[in-house]
Amino acid sequence: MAAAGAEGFVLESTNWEGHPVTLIAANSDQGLLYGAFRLLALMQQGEPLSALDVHDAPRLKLRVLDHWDNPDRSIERGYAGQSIWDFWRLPGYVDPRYTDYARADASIGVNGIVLNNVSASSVYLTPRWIAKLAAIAAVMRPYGIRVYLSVLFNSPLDLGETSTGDPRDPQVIAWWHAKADEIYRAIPDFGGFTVKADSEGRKGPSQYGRTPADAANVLARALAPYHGVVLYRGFVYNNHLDWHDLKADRARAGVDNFASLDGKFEKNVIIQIKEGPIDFQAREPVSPLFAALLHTPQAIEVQTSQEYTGQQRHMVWLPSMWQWVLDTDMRVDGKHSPVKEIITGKTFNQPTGGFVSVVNVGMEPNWLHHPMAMANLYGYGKLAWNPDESLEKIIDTWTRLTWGNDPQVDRTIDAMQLGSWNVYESYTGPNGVGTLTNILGYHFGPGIESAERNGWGQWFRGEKDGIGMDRTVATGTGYIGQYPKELAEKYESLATCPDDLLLFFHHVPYDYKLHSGKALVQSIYDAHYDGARAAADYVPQWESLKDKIDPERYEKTHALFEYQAGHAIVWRDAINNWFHQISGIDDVQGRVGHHPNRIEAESMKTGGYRTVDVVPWETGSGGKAVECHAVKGCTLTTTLERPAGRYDVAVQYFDIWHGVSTYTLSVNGAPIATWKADDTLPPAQPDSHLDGQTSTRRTIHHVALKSGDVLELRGVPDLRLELFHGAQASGLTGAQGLRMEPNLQEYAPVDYIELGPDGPITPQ
Ligand code: GCW
Repeated sequence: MAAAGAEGFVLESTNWEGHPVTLIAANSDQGLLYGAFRLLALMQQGEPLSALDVHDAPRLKLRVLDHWDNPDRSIERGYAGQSIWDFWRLPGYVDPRYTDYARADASIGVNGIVLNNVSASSVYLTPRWIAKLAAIAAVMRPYGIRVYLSVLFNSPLDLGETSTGDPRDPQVIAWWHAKADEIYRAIPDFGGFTVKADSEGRKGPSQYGRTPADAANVLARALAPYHGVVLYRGFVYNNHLDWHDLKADRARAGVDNFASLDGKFEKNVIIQIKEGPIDFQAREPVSPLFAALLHTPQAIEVQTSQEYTGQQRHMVWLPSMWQWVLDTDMRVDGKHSPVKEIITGKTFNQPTGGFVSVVNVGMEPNWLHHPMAMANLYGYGKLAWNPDESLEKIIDTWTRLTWGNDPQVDRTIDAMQLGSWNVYESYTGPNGVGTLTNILGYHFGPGIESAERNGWGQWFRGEKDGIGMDRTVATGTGYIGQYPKELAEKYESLATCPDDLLLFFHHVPYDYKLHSGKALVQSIYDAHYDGARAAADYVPQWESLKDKIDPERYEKTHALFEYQAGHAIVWRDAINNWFHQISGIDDVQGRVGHHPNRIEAESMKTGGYRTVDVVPWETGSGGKAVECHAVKGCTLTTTLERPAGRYDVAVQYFDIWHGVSTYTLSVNGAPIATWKADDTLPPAQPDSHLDGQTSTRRTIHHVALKSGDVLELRGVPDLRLELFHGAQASGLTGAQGLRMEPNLQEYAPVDYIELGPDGPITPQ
């Protein structure tokens, strides 16, 4: 049993007094619990109990979920409703969902939960709130889960209990010691603190001329008597970089800020490092900081919450990406040193290490909104338990446990999930360019140049002459030099730099020939067409399972796949149009900029619609759309000149998240579809832009059409009236009335109609 350690277990089929029995053995309650969950999972997959012989133990000590939840129950980058932690009713009312959540997390091996946002409020450290935390901890404890807290670096000052936040000040030191004592009196197995400081405008030790080591160590010393840890985030960077400085580079920040502190941290400080040097993009190289801390325990941070990867409205199975990161061999001192062994502590002989995921589950019944997104949480747990577990096995087990053991169901879902990261990458930002989302908005749809010419440093430097960040040592920012020699040489040379990271490391012309043999820009066009096609194919693949899935989950997933198929086209066109314009290079297949089946709304005959610009231009077809400001609605009509046949009619419109416009599509006066633009996800934003985040497609399949038919789209806007009070709006003191609030309107906007998009047209 020694191999099982503190958390492992053994499952065995054996005999007791002549009767077959199943044995679960472990050195701890927690091990027994994990063994019981494994047994249940095996039974659910139909494994016979007669030949069990499972010996298993987790490879990582800390398997921790981060919640970016705020005290008001909002969640930063959460896409499945409000926070499950109802702090206002705690500790008196303890929601039974906490138990469900603890059980679900324990079943995948999670042993820690950071309850609140890394952008933390100091309120959690007040006595009233510590009692609330203790109530949650009491629910988690039987499941082997410790609670942790994110803390504001200068909490004592913020709470008005010290006159400074300087970590070396005796008052501050004493305050943290007393606070740790107080927390452990309420929560004896409290896990520790997570710290985000000197990052994205948050205060940090630098304002007192102190280092992250000073800040981390004061907390660590206070927690040490209780065996608590400090997870200090390596995500420290300046978000006011100078775009004009060609040497400025956000990617450098991790190593620049932390490498010189290696060895200066207390033993119970763990540096928590995001997988890539920028920020959870669809693909980034592995952070070089993993190879720069030889004397400090490390934890990797990944993001289950799909901030930059489709926000749980696109299916993207992220364990494929995480395992690619974990398997990356950093070649420290020319020796085998994959990330997965660095974070277990093996490579540099560290006593501990961790695997953290930002999870951001919400109040929605399935926790993460997209039924397929739960595979990310499951896969996280499995990789944190054993980074070498095969992806095929992980996804197949998840599929069986979630959707049943029908072989066709399992094959279909497994294949869709396994390919989904590459599909998403290919219709968003391939070749290491970054995700190309609107980084100044909510990181969802395309918004290409939002990343450029500002202080955030998510630049890709798309210029007339070429594209990509020159991060070479020879001519660029020198970032590549932060990697150990072998990796640095591989990335520095164009001859050996992999195509899928090219633009992260090099600035190259648009017609640069990739290792694949294609010109860069052509490869981008092709990837976007292939990726959007593959996303569209999820719909028929899913439909093939219709009779085998319960109607509720079938419909929900189907609607999401339809949505993804449409939004992948928004991405495809935005990125291809942008590359086409900046490079001036045509698509050899003639697709980009030519849409023979598309009828632009602004070119249709209209009753009441007005033409408006779409900003940024690449997110609207032809850069334009139409809006209706008439209460009764407006129409767009066109007389078709097409051969008779059955067409898929796609309406591309914009669904602003606070309004509910209504659309009706008719053929020769007979309505064939009516729907409401009632999207409210992700959390509605006070933003009424027609852009890549709101552009939405509705497809009406197999519509019989012939030449001379009149197609009409009628849009009825949602004109919100607001009650106003007072002089300001009316000029009359004490007046009341109704007015239109411009930011709340949804003007039934339309971009275009497409007949038979991308698919064959069936002749009649
Ligand atoms: O990716 C960025 C997110 C922020 C987040 C930050 C971080 C909590 O856009 O919302 O803040 O990372 O990881 O600290």
